[in-house]
Amino acid sequence: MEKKETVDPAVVDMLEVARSQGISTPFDRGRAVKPCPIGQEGNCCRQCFMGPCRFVGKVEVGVCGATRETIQARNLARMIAGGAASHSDHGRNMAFTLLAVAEGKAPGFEIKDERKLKRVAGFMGIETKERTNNEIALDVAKTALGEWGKQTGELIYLKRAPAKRQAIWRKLGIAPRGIDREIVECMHRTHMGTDQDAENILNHALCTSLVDGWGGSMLATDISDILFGTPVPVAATSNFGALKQDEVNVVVHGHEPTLAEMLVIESTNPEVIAYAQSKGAKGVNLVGMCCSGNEILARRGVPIVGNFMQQELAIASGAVEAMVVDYQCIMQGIVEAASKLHTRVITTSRKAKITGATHIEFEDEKGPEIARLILRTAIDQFPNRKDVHIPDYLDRLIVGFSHEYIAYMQGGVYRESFRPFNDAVMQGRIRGAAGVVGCNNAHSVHDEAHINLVKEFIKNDVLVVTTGCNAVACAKHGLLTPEVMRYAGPGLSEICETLGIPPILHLGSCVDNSRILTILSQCATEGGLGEDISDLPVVGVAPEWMSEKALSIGAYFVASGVYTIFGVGSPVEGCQPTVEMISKGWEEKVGGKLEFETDWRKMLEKGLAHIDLKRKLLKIEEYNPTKYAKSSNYIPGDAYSWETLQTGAYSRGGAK
Ligand code: SF4
Ligand code: MSK
Repeated sequence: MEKKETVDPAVVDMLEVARSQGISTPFDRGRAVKPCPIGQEGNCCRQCFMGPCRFVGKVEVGVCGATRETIQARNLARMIAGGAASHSDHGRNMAFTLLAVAEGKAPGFEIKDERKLKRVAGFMGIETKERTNNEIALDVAKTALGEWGKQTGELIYLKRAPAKRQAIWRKLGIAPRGIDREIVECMHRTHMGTDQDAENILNHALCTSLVDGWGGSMLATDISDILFGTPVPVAATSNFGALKQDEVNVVVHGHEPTLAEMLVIESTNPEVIAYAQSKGAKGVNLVGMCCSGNEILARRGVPIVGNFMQQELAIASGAVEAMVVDYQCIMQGIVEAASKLHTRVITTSRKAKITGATHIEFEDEKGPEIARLILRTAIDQFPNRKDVHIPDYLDRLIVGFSHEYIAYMQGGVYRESFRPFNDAVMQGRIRGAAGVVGCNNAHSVHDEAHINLVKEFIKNDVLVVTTGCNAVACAKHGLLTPEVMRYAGPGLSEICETLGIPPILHLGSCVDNSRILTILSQCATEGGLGEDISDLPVVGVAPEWMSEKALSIGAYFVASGVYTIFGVGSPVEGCQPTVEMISKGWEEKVGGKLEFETDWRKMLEKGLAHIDLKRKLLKIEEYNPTKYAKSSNYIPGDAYSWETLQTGAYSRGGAK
């Protein structure tokens, strides 16, 4: 029997369309390119040219004498460093944009969220009284940039973690000094003939991941909020049906919100619309993909067409005039797909060109001008359209749940807190929480584990927060609607109804996993659920991971005290001692552990068992699913229906 490829019916339709046009997709390439079984298990070292040394058969050491544990730890640490570097370099770009705005050198950008600017200035110890926003922003940008180049001391944001957590990092010697320093040191330690103690390497891997979570990613999220606004709930749509027959479709794909935001603004510029009309289109329809998509979805309600595995499929629709990309998670295959149709792939970052694509480099200083040039380039392709296949799938959703908004929903502007959530957990109304996040992987059934896990967690009274490609999967499967409340367990639905939040909260893009760290810190310090993140009945899951960034995120959650389960397979499968070091070993050191589990049902089982264990250790009310009757008499059109929300029940102006 043919292996199921996806649980998304729109993807099934589009795969047929793509194949009929001879367009290659990761679904087909994933079948053709089988992973090397040695490398897949982490049993290959290519750190020097005496190798690659393959640990097969009786081979237990490499040419240099390095053991299996050493090479496994080095491989994992290097992947984490790659992920931490990517997120952090994104954060650095955001800091430079803030600097340009503060210096008046970035026309078209502005400080949108003054309250967040002052909050961030507060974290950094920057004076805000009687100073203009630009003066504060200048200091915030310079202080932030200093975090990359810092050589000694500690990252400023570490103090946003619970005191107990900070003490653990310091005792273990993994409190990061500077972002660039720890990443560079990770690359150095893992060079041939350097750190050859697996445990020591893995300790530094945790330190490296912390520069991502509590450094680069957290700064990226904060600065994006300052520049583009902290998300508040907004209604939007998702899936291929967001493409329009009669408009110029521009898909923005990648990670940084800077270019995406400028395209949103310029796509409504009357001159741009008039130009589109001169070419026979009604206007310009901007849509998102992956995490650039998540950024403008959460802040502007711009529709999102799909997640990681769907990039070529969007092009195959024949309705995309341009796919505009910056960096990370862009398949090189999109250029080949575009060459078969009229689509232009436009790269915009100096750091990420693709052979065969059109390169129009984005600069903060000329933002509106470059955005208009990109849009005009897309519009010029409209008359070249041929056959168009837009599958008739369009899902509604509510997104935009920043940590500030969630706190606001639990007490208003003056009493925002996580008290109601903590109380509900203590009473057993909410069993716990799960962060279900991360990528798609060509070797998994697309979206299957994502969707099943999220549904099962809420059924079991576990509140779900989601980011990245899991968030897009949830969007496409109708799980980000208020109606999903009816599938939640009785206690969870009762609390969500009372607070006015859905049981699955879209928190944004990959870098916005840092919002989850902030929420965890707030829950841990709120009282009643211990004193540290590792005391909380929570679990992190990345069911279909593929990227180095995912591993970095997983490691920083572990280092922050969270039990984290990855799907698909383990990159250290080939060495039991390493498997133990990152599970049992890390748990003894930092309270969190990293495990890999291919079956989503077992991930669920393990996640729930961990939540129940933490409840027991906290000595709080035992979770009893039958204790609370389903209070929800929910019927469509009732208090939390889509229709009510459309009229503004979610737009209470929080987090301003
Ligand atoms: Fe082989 Fe050692 Fe070189 Fe790795 S560093 S490739 S194990 S000789
Ligand atoms: S885009 S890192 S595939 S979540 Fe952030 Fe999706 Fe994973 Fe990329």
